[in-house]
Amino acid sequence: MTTLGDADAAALLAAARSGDRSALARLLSKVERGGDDARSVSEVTHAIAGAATTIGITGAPGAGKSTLTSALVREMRASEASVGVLAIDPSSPFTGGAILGDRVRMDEHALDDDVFIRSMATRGHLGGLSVAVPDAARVLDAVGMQWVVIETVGVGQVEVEIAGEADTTVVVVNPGWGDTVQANKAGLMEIADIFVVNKADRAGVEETVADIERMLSLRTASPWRPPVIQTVATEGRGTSELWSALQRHRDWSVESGEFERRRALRLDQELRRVVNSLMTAKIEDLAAGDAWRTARNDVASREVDPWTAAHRLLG
Ligand SMILES: Nc1nc2c(ncn2[C@@H]2O[C@H](COP(=O)(O)OP(=O)(O)O)[C@@H](O)[C@H]2O)c(=O)[nH]1
Ligand SMILES: [Mg+2]
Repeated sequence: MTTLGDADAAALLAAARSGDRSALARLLSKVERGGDDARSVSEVTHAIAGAATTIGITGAPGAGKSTLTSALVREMRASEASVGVLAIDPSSPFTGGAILGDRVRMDEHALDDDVFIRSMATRGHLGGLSVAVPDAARVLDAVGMQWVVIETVGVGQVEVEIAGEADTTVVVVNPGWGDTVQANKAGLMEIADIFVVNKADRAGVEETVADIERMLSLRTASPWRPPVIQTVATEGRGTSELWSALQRHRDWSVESGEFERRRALRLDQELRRVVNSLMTAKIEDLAAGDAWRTARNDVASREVDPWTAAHRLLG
């Protein structure tokens, strides 16, 4: 693996900021590779990022998140907002065609400099997903996207954490009791700033909305009451309400200080994750060395206890 270094990240960023989409794609590839490549990107993007609003869209596989994201992008573009999308759902990766649905054609989208969509398949290496996503979002922010949408599956702790780190979190459920119960179990009810009941063309919408409202009324009083929005993503129904709610939440959180509070927390958590991944790499290095072998033998022969050996190794 070659490392292109800092100068290249800076050159790529400059090109991406002036509209070079392949430079943007290459920056995101560097982020996905992790290690020194990701670092070189972070070094040039962090200082100039921060203007974009990040939206996390989460929910069970098949809830309609990609379809909804696609419809939302259309709303955003109609009001001339620029948007970058990161799809972290490996079960339904965005392809050029899928994101835009039937109404906007693929070639139209390819010419739109103010939309950029990227699937990320970063599963598989330790901490990969959680470390790469904030870096990738920062790239889209640094190239001037006003909104960054992160689609993630709402199963598993990592995904819930990532969604909880967005400036605004949208939880997508479908009509039917089961879905709300599942979402509740997965811890999604607590992290929602906005609820979407998608597939509102199906039976049981009113009951599902009522279920959510009931759960919300049991919450301890919060100054922001999450709206519950019904959508039919496949037809673009309800998506302008979602777009308005997103802007309302952003305005409210900036005004109330919640925006800054979450961001500070998010950067603290990101710092912890990066330190954690560097420490893990360091342990692997250490475990390959002579000192480790000696320590392991000393522990095996019971001459040294594991705590003393560990302290000596970290010396
Ligand atoms: N009936 C109906 N189907 C929908 C709606 N939104 C999405 N779908 C369908 O649900 C399926 C899963 O959608 P997708 O966006 O891939 O879900 P994701 O896994 O949450 O990203 C696809 O077949 C969509 O066409 C909707 O509002 N109504
Ligand atoms: Mg999807």
